Amino acid sequence: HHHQGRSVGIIGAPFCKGQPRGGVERGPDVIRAAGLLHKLQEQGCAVKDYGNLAFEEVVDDEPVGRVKHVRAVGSANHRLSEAVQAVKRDGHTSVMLGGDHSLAIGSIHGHSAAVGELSIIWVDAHADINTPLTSPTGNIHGQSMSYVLRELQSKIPALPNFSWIRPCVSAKDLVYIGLRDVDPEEHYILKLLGVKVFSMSEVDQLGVARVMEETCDYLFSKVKKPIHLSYDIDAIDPSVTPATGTPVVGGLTYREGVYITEQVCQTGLLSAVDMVEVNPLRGQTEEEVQSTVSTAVDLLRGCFGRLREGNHPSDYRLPEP
Ligand code: HAR
Ligand code: MN
Ligand code: MN
Ligand code: MN
Repeated sequence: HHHQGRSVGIIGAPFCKGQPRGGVERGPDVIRAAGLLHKLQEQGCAVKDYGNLAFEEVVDDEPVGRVKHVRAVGSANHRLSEAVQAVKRDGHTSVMLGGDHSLAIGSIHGHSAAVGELSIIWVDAHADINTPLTSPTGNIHGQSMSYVLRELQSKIPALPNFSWIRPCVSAKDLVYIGLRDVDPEEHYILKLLGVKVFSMSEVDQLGVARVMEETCDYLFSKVKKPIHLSYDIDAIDPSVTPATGTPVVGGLTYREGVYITEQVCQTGLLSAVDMVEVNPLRGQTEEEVQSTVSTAVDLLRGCFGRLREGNHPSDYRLPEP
């Protein structure tokens, strides 16, 4: 089983208006500065960097009900959706570097518009499945899944700059891993829709290996759909990845986090990845920022064939004396 010839298309999405804290828009640049492109090339990937998206300035973006920055989030995600579609049509696995997790709306929409039905693996401390009407904060990064799930559409009010969104994911094609901070309304939705959830409690009970086995058994029991991996860096324990907007104690270890990416890679079905919520301004020290960013890079390397046992090119030959 080789890991050569993966082709990766990187999109930077420097956007922060799905949540209230500045700095997360710097995610794409700090992740690149940590050597992501070079490290992926080193492990045999063909990498094309599509650069950072330029998002339009939205004025008079007053809250709609409780929901904040609706127009800016809608417009940015529309752009992102088009960009992900272009990357998929060019034949790459799409890597979206956020930015906050509201960007999953455009990333999933664009991915699905290009390739059809998807399996979603959402790795996060949070479920991000509040509707605009259940959100306790009004922050759209805590609502992303509600806009793309078919089963919730009758509960979603019309919002400015959101009319382009077509719900494109079925609840049965969604698996959560790492949850430990779920609002009561979100918990109700997860139970109502029968969504498959491996909270930190199941990670403790089963171990990450069985969680990934059961995730794959569940998603691939019938047809094998392309995988969209939406990885929120706050899924990992804040002792490892503190530079993020809403850290929650009791998270995945570095090893569990990387193991998830190795197993997703091994399915051969990974088609798009989001790496979101890296916020260099939320680290207390340079070390905290470095640990967070280098973990994000290592998770992405795991997505594209890096094995901790080591790797070698399939055409490698020992030098003859
Ligand atoms: N559930 C809360 C809300 O809806 C908090 C969401 C928080 N943040 C994230 N999402 N980083 O993964 O606002
Ligand atoms: Mn392979
Ligand atoms: Mn999230
Ligand atoms: Mn989160």
